[in-house]
Amino acid sequence: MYRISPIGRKSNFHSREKCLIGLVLVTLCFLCFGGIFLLPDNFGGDRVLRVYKHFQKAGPEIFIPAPPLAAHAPHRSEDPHFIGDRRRLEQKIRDELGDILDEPPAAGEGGGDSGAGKGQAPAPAQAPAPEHQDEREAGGDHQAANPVLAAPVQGEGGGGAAGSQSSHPQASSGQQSVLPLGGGGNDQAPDTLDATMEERRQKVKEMMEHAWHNYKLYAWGKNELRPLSQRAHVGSIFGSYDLGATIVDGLDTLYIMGLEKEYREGRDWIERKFSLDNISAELSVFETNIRFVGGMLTLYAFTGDPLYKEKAQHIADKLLPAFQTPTGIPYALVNTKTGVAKNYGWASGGSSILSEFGTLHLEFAYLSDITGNPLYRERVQTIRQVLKEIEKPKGLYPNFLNPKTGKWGQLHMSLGALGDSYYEYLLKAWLQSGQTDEEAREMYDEAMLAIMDKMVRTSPNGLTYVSDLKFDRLEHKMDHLACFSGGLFALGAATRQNDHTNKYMEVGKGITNTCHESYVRTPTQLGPEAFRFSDAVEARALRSQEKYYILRPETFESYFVLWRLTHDQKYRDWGWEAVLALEKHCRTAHGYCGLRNVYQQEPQKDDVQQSFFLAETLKYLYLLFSDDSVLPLDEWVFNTEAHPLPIKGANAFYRQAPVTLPASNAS
Ligand code: DMJ
Repeated sequence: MYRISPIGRKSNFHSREKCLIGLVLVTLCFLCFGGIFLLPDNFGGDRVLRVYKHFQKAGPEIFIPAPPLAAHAPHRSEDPHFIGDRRRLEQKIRDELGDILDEPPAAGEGGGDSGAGKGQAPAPAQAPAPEHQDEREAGGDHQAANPVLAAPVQGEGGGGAAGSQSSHPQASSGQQSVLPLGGGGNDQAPDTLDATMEERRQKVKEMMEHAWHNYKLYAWGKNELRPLSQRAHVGSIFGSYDLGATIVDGLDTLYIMGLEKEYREGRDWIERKFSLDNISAELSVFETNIRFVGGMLTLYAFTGDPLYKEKAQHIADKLLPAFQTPTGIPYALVNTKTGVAKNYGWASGGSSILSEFGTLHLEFAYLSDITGNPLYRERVQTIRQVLKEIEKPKGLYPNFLNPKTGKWGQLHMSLGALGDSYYEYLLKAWLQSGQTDEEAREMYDEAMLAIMDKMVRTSPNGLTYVSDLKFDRLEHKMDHLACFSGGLFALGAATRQNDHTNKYMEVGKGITNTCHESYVRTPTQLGPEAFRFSDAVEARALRSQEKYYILRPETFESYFVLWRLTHDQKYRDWGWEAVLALEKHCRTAHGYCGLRNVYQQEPQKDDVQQSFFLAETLKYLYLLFSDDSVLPLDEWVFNTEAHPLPIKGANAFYRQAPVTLPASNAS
């Protein structure tokens, strides 16, 4: 018998069937929604709360709609490979910079820096003290491990942290405490007594204080500061995890500048708070290595404080799962909790990136030497062997290598993004080894010879630049990132005499000059992210997405290296021009920001104080105005994040472990 349903249709179900259907529906609902609350540990009971907190931390950044990128119509005749590659590069930049390219200017921008006159320190902002303050005062039991801090060169009284215990070799002999910078004073540069240089150095030091104090006030323990909105930058490459990227990256700069109080704040934070245990972060192996491992290693070399060695090893150990590939070429990303590693989806056919897996050697080799554990060196030596043995098209290294097959991806070569620091680490591995790692020097010489031949070009008006090369076609464009190569060519030439020495030195000077030109051809006197060469333009950005400046250091790095090698005053003058430009356009009341378009008279600021501004930009500028005896280049070699590492056999602060474990016992 049929019943009539309320909507006038016949019901086909008996009540038993209805019960059954009801039961099925209830079960389905239970399965759908119950999972949120009941799934086991890795989806733990506090998941909802954690997701909520995550959103809360990210705050408005998640909800502010991103404006579209400035429209750019690709050139009609553009090679489709170029378009694909540009997309990948844009993605890499986006990964590196997070949301800063898209985010609209924070409310109040423009007024943000009104308190800071040109080159003038603004009044200190009032804000709550950082959370660790009380703990720090209660602590202080690590005195014996604390380094001696001192004003590094003349003009600051040479005193430093009077009475501090030192763990470095000089102090153990009862000498007056000095920072372990080696060298003998004014041996090479008679102008170092120049009061102007001293003023310049002090100015850069004041910039560092400004950057640090505002980070401390508004983003302490977070990764980076947003100076305009006075909050943490959670869209950085290290995300919203409280890893203190600015602390770890900036601490050796504070140390070099003799900023003792600030240095101690940072050291205390690292001791009390820094750990990768119990967090499930997906970290970039490269970035974590150059900033965190590199930073800790330098601090260990400077101070001998075992805290830094332990932390360096702790971080490197978290990266090791990324090396579990058929070739030993590591993946780009690793999850610190699960150890699951992977590559970026955008990188050519699942490839790893040359500038990333090729920029681990200095840190891992040094870590082995100070811990006595050969494992780290073995890992990077494996990478070296793969790169040594693989066939190189025309002697060049493409930017992409598949870690599973050991085959190259797309044949794109660059001394800028995706390639850059691999070449740097070949030369520097040789330098770091006390010039005994001949294999590295040979690989460097061969690579640079091919680059000279295939990629270095001179513009009609005589500017030297390094093009990118894509499937045999030159793209006459240079990234700001490639501006480090002025210093690299020059350093290579200065450390070995051969048939190419003079030519390489000229190219090094030429590239540095070109990068300077890219700066002075803008109204802000700060250089764009990339610049091009054509019949119409030289050393100028053409596309809207190439016109930003994010406080990058590479041009100043080359000024510093060229100054040390030539003592040509122009490099110091160029550095000072940059200081004035940074003060005029990038300084705000609460820290330093990048610019969205260096070609505008009054450019918008991007509201991000990059950790590398403290690690690299300010360090290189400070050293540019310092005496040669501060971190002499024959005793220290800078990692790609400007963290100086000691040179074996030439530097008393190498701190080699007394015993190296046999490989089989070490892992
Ligand atoms: C830094 O993190 C390092 O210098 C890296 O090698 C390239 N890019 C940034 C700074 O621009």
